[in-house]
Amino acid sequence: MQVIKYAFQQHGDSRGQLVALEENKDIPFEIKRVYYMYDTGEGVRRGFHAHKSLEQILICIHGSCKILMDNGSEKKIVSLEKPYEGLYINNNIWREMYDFSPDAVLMVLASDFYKEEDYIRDYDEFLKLVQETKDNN
Ligand code: T46
Repeated sequence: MQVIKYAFQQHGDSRGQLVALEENKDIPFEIKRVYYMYDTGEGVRRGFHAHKSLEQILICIHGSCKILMDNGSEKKIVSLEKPYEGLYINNNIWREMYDFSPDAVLMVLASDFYKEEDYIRDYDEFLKLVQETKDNN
């Protein structure tokens, strides 16, 4: 599985840093939604689902966390600890977020609005869908 991690351009000067993100330019899709999570408790693991069609970029804009990505046959763990780094997560990838530092703010840019019907929350169902997608290609 290919891990796509972006290093966004930092506009730094004597005042500090600034990162600007534009859809279809820095971000490879039209941004329809932004959400972020913070105050994540110690030892908490979130996610445990895949998406049927959603694409997302995860940016830990403060603190750090880890992301487990699983395409059904391979797993990769990615650390996010820089506010100028973005992890691309495509559809059909099971994800879990964990090891949040107490100060972590994980921001997500999403290609679509919130749609519960796009979630696959059952791991066996996820594996089945991945297999069906492979069979159809
Ligand atoms: C994902 C990972 C990285 C909304 O009302 N609107 C939203 O846009 C989102 C994302 C969530 N919610 C509500 C639904 C739940 O009642 O917020 C609550 C927590 O959401 P959830 O349990 O889905 O959060 P995570 O951290 O498990 O997953 C989230 C995203 O849902 C998911 O798409 O890829 O972050």
